Amino acid sequence: MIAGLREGVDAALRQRRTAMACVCFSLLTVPILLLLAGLQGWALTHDEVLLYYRPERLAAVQWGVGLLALWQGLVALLAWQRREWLPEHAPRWAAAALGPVLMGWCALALLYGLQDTPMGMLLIEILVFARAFFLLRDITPWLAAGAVLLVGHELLQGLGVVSYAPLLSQPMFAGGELSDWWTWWLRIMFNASVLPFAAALFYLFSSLARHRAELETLARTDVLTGLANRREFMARLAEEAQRQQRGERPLTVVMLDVDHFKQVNDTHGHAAGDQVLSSLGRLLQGSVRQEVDLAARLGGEEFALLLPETDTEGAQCVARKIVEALRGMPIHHGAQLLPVTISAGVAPVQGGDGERALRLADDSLYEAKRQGRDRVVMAMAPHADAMH
Ligand code: GH3
Ligand code: MG
Ligand code: MG
Repeated sequence: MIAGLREGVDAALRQRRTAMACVCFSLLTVPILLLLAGLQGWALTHDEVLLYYRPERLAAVQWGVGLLALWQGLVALLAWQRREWLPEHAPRWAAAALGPVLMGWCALALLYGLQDTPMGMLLIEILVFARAFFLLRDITPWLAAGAVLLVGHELLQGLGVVSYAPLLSQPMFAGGELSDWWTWWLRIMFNASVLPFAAALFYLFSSLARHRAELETLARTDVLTGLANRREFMARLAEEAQRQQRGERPLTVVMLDVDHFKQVNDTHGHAAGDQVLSSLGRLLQGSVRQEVDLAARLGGEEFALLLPETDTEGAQCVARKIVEALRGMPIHHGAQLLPVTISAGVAPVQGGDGERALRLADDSLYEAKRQGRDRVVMAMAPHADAMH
């Protein structure tokens, strides 16, 4: 249940689908409205509290808050029912969810007095929620309207046309001690804004961190095979090559290329080709030391291994195991069996020059192809040492 809710909120935050944004935004704002309605209802039914308000205005405001909560609830309910087929971006629904509550809360903040109540803080909180769930262009008109309302009110108040906190018979802080009512009112409204807001901010930040980690992983990963991509391989190669130079520890690279892969595609189709690549991805991942070595798809049907703390003999062993394993592992595609072989070239990194090692491994790979494929060739040997 909690995991499902988290996924829903994450999806609303990430995809900004209007339907889920309406639901989440209303679920956050309706409780605040109901709390305020509860406090106002209490005031309306208790004469000693009603003294602090202008009663006829409070009755009208109470209707307004009630209708606003009802409207938000209705928008959430209808958006939830339509979540599957509402377009991803539905500006009218966004306006329905955002407009009344943002305008309404601006008005409430002015009615209670912005300067000495938590109403302004709640307004900011509602704005932050709006920004988190909706697109900026959906919020902008309401931001502009809210700014006009607040600035206009300030001006009119400065000119003495309207009074400060016109809902109240006198401002909450009229000097001296706060009355019991306002002490409680402040305590309740303050906590109602601060606690959920703090929780939401923590949630937003950890959700952002989660998204960033996912994106970083995606940026380093090849989608088809799940191996590292070229970019990640080159970065790790540069890093490990420096370490090799500093510590003179052996570091070896292996380049691998599927034999006659074009034929697999031409004979069995591109999907079969993709299936071969992803099976090969699993084979490579399973053939190297986790956490230490790196298996990558450099592009097309070309793969590479980065093997720290491994000399050429060790790397040759790893490459040979892969070549042999693939030879004995025909890949299934539907009812078809696809016999696939691979060639590999091995080269040590020397003097911290990773790119040179990669070129040498590529030359050796070319040599393996020339010698008939399905084999491993080592660089740096006086005469390329072919192993079948
Ligand atoms: P060789 O033994 O000399 O390496 O022959 P080859 O056919 O494997 O080499 P070539 O470079 O001529 O062909 C590579 C083919 O790989 C061409 C292209 O159709 C295919 N290929 C590249 N990327 C992908 C991919 O992501 N999926 C699939 N299915 N095929 C791909
Ligand atoms: Mg090939
Ligand atoms: Mg190739």
